[in-house]
Formats: sequence, C-alpha cells, structure tokens
Amino acid sequence: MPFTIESARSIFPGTLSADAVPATIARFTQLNAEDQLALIWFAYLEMGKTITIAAPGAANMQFAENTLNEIRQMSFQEQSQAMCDLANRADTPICRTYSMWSSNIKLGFWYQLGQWMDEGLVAPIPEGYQLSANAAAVLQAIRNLESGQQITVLRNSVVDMGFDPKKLGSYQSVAEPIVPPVVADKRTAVTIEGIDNPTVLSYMNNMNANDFDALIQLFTDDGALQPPFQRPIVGRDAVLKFFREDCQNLKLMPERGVLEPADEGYTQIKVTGKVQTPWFGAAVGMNMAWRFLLNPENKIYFVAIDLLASPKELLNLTR
Ligand code: ECH
Ligand code: GLY
Ligand code: GLY
Repeated sequence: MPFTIESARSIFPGTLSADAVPATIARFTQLNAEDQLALIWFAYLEMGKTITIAAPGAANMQFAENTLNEIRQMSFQEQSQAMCDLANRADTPICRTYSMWSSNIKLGFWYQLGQWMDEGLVAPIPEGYQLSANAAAVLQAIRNLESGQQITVLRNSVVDMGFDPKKLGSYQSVAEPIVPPVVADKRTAVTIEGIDNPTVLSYMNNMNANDFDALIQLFTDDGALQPPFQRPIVGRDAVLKFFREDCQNLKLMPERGVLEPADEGYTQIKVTGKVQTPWFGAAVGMNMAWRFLLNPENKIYFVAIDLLASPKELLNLTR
C-alpha cells in the first residue's frame, strides 16, 4: 500500500485554501456570547442586503419545531439566555438537542429565530448594542472576505454551537429526510477541461443528482473524504452517512483539472471550479478545489475538498 490517508492529505501541496476562514472563527470563538450573537446578527443583516438566503423547507424544519416552540414561549430574558447558552456550548437540554442535529437543521433553526427576532417574537439584539473592540475587528475581518468565505464562517460558527457532540456518548443524529435521486433524463453532465477520467466525472454527476448510492460505489472500502477545514471522514459507511446528511442539493460546477500518475499505479487529479449551496443558490459561487487520489482500479482512495483562498487559485493546477 503506497499511500495512507495521512500521506494522501498532502497531494497537490501547492493548493492555497482559505486560511482566513479558520483564523476568523478562532477570533470569533474568543468573544463573549453576547458579542458573538450580536456580531452574527450584524453580519447577517449586512449580507442580507446583497444576497438572499433560501427559506428552509417545512420538511427540514420539523425536527427543530419542538425546540423552536419552547423558545418562542419563553420570556425575552429566558430567550436571550437560551441563545447565549448555545453560543457558550453550555450543558443544557436545548444545547444537547441542538448538538444532535445535522448542519442544515442547525442553520434552519437559527434562520427561524432570526425571523422571529425581526418580528419581535424573540428577544432582539438590544438597540444600540455596542460591539467590543475585538468583536468590531472580527466583524470587519468578515466584511473583507469574499462571499463564499463569509457564508462558510457563518455556517461553521453555527455548526460549532451547542453542547459538544463528542461528550454525548453514542447518539442518533437527526437529519433532513433524504430526497430521491434526480431521475435519469433530468440529470446534467459536467465537462472538465483537461479531465476525462470517468470516476471524477461520475463523482461530480452523481453528487449533482443526489445519487449517493451510486456515488459511494466510486470509493474504496477504506476510502476517505476530507471536507473543507475538517479531518478526513474515513470508510464507506461514514462517508455515505455524510453524503446523506450534509450533501443534498449541492451544485458542483467543476471547470478544469490536471491528472498526474502517482506511485504504484495510483493517479492524482486536481480539479478546480465553483460550488453552490442550496441556501444561497447562484448568488454565491464558492471557489473550490477537489484533490483526488485514485487507486489502480480507478476507485477513490481519498478526496479532499478545499475552499480556495482566492479566485486566482482556480488557475493553480501545479503540483
Ligand atoms: C442570527 C443572530 C443570532 C445568531 C445567529 C443568527 C443566524 C444565523 C444564520 C446563518 C445562516 C447561515 C447559512 C450558511 C450556509 C452556508 C453554506 C455553505 C456550504 C458549503 C458547502 C460546500 C460543499 C462542499 C462539498 C463538496 C463535495 O464534493 C463533497 C461534499 C462537500 C442572525 C439569528 C446564529 C441563520 C445558511 C458554506 C462547500 C463540493 C464537502 C459538502
Ligand atoms: N434551503 C436550503 C436547505 O434547506 O438546505
Ligand atoms: N463546508 C463544508 C461542509 O459542507 O461540510
């Protein structure tokens, strides 16, 4: 076996990912809970002026409904406390429930709270709230990011809230219902300048069709997928669970790529292009790279997905 997951992670080491995202989140995490909530509120309001966020579907919201209603019935003071608890990652029943939800359910939950804050049904950020100097600096750092990086900071800060799921022991995660794959005659096929490898093309096309059963067949049994700013998810079962919970209705728009032979009959392929999330659709095109390592049978042993540092990186296909 020429590669390990660990060594595969550094194929195409010249790929520049958006380090500003984890750096900004690290600064955000240092802020107190009131500042965190107010900062996101201000960032969300500013972003909302230029890009529209799609309302979550009712089917996706059913799992958060009980908790949302519980919060809605609280006094303003209790509501503020519940939201601060989430930011503080406290050990409360609501924080424990929250920690079991998939990313999209967490985002949908905050989307609803944001609507209710706007309508005066949930405690607003106090009028004239003054961010601390540090929080104001973090907000400015977010303003300076490109939109794909901004929504990633927002997403990841929301996903990190609540009780730490690692402290829950074994638990059943709660995710949106699975949509059926797109039917054959409605599917689209990508083309990638410089790449005709059928595994890579099928990866993109099956992801775009929500055909996760076909998609997982492209991986080796011990294959791994590394999402942006995360550790690799290893093994078919875990990767398939991730596809079902976190990858519905994405739009992958790869543009170009490069293929190079690697040791012992393996092949490494880097592809760059854009990705859209169902939350923002065409309003936000994230600049992404996929770094594939295929075994001699053309199965995916490893793929890393990176959010790129800048649009210029879309043209960086060197090793
Ligand atoms: C309010 C104030 C109080 C505090 C909070 C508030 C609400 C905030 C809200 C925020 C909503 C944010 C949202 C962000 C969504 C971001 C989505 C992103 C998606 C990126 C997906 C990518 C996919 C890449 C992949 C590819 C693969 O090939 C493999 C799979 C995978 C205001 C009330 C908190 C409401 C909705 C960034 C990049 C391409 C790795 C998935
Ligand atoms: N509206 C986006 C989603 O539910 O994923
Ligand atoms: N932003 C990476 C993911 O969807 O997991």
